[in-house]
Amino acid sequence: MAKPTSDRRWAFDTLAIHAGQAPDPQSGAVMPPIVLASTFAHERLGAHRGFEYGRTGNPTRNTLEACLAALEGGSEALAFGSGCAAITALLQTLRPGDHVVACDDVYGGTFRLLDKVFGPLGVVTSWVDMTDLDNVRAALRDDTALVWIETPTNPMLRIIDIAAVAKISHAAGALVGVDNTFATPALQRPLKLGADVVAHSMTKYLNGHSDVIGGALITSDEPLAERLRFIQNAAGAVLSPFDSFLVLRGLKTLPLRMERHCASAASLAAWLEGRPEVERVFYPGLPSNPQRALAARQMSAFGGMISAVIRGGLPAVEAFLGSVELFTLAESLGGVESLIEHPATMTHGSVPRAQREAVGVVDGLVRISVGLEREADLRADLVRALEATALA
Ligand code: P1T
Repeated sequence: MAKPTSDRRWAFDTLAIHAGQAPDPQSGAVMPPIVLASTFAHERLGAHRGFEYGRTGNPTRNTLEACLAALEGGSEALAFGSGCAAITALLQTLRPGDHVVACDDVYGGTFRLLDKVFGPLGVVTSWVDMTDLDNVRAALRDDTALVWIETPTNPMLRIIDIAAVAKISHAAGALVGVDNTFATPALQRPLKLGADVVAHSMTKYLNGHSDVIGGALITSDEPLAERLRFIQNAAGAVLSPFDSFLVLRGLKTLPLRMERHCASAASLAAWLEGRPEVERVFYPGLPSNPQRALAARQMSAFGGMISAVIRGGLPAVEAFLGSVELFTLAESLGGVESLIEHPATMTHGSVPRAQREAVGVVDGLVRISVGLEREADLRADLVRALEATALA
């Protein structure tokens, strides 16, 4: 009984359900078993069935990795215990003295990792606004080993031209990594656009149910994959079998979930733009967004995240965030439930004020992860919360 695995003939939605997964040969179970064993029996010295020790390889994790590789169109994927652990593994391929060019609007934890962990180890990072390609050209140096892109960016939802940055960076001999957490492979395939490696916080849309912390790297660059596989085993920040199973389950509905996230976010963003309490809305799909054409070129839809500046500064934001009922005030994104957060004090609290304000993370900014609830209910919740800002 053959089952579709990672066959490129199948559409994305089909791969999300089947890639890497065949019925269990022992029992016929149609869903992958969760193999919790930490170690695997050798039949005799030097002979085993492909698994030795759970950090090195685990059947459930391997199944997830095969599915992730198929979805991103890469030859190899590696699953880690968090998005930060995945990015750390990639940065561990660097050497002291290596230079990184990174976009200036990134997840605060990525900034912290490069600045506070890899900086002291001798990796130097230049932070640039990559929406202007000249800034990328100017920042590249002979010792630039990695160019790091997040698009859409967190939290300003700027769009970076992956194909153009990859071309410029490759000409300078640098590797290109893209954090595809906000778009997911359902909307954007960075490897096809020329990136060398894709990173994910699987904590977000890939798992989709806010009950796993996980990360992944996907690449088709065989020497890089081999080095990353070595680091995954040597440094050991692997994803657990149970979490691997949960992400595999989440992936099956990724295409459907993304459709609804995108439709509701597009509608709410357009509506928010017309509200008097809102100074500015950031959403790549808005007709008023100057990057809409670029987003439409490299993404199949505009995503489920919205950022907005509320009029009235911090007191208005406090009233707004204190008045939502359906939206939960919490960090993270990409789950079935709607979340709202305040980047300046929460996700980007580790970025110095001047640096975050320079990219637009002002005190009035809120970031919304639009969930799968009925859109009218979300809108009603936001109306009440916006009206509460008048009293601030
Ligand atoms: O939380 P973790 O799984 O380690 O993933 C880190 C990470 C990496 N990349 C991006 C683009 C991210 O947004 C994150 C985590 N972000 C949040 C927790 C947040 O609320 O933005």
